[in-house]
Amino acid sequence: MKIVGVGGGGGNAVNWLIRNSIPGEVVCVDTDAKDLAKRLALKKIRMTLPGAATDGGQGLTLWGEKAALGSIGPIERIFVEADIAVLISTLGGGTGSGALPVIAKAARNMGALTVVMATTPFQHEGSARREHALKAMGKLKTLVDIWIEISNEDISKFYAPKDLGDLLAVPDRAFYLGIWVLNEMFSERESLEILRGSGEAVVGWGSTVTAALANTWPRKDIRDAKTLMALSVGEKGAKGHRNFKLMNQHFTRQFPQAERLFSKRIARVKFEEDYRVVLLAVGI
Ligand SMILES: Nc1nc2c(ncn2[C@@H]2O[C@H](COP(=O)(O)OP(=O)(O)OP(=O)(O)O)[C@@H](O)[C@H]2O)c(=O)[nH]1
Ligand SMILES: [Mg+2]
Repeated sequence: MKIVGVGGGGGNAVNWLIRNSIPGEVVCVDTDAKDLAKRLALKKIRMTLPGAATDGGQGLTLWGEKAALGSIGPIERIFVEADIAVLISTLGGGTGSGALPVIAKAARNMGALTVVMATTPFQHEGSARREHALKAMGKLKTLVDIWIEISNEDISKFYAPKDLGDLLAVPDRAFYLGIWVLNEMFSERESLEILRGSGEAVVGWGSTVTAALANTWPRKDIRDAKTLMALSVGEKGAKGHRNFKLMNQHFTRQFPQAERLFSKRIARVKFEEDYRVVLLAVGI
């Protein structure tokens, strides 16, 4: 699995994943050398902008797109022999919104199951950023196998964060847990094929199945989800086994239309928190 952080916010999200021991190999891609210097990833690709006087895409998506096309060789090489490509970006700026569709196309062309995890901007950031983000998202939906789109605006609507850090932690956790589920469920490349072209996905987590279903990001109706992947986290022994069985019963009952339910019991996810159930619903 290759995890690629694109642009400033994408790089920040990826730093958080690395600090919490994400499985998979992480690469950071940006036009901004100063931001890239802050990245914890071992591999970094600086996309250069011919003719640009300053660092970064400066909010211009065309620059982001051109910069990615100018570095397409190194970008494609990221995905050599990758079974899953998880591309992470906070859309709205020039680099992420411009480069992500180019990088997604490269990942698809190299044969990886391509998953995009992205945020869209707050309303108060203005309509230009919003439009960049939505335009990029529109392109991405035609290019990738699976996408998770979390609106920063919705986080403030549905959840009462303590502060900005707490708010931004929501996508970090959602992306982390989504990656964790994919990593736990799929150990062979062939089994991944069923997820091709699945479409939109959400991640949910909580101390019970009900809590996880009420805490999905994005907040979307998932009754029609084609594929459900669920982890039962925690206790070893009989209690853990009973929880696992209950979780499966719950999902089977609540999602009778789902084509597939994959579930697994795991001891723990690396960072400590109060949750027992992690859910990835795909093809909603
Ligand atoms: N969740 C989260 N969102 C962020 C973060 N930083 C920025 N954003 C959001 O992402 C949008 C794009 O910002 P950046 O990621 O810095 O932009 P960029 O892709 O580097 O593009 P340019 O700097 O314009 O080349 C912003 O408008 C914010 O909505 C972050 O650390 N976490
Ligand atoms: Mg930037």
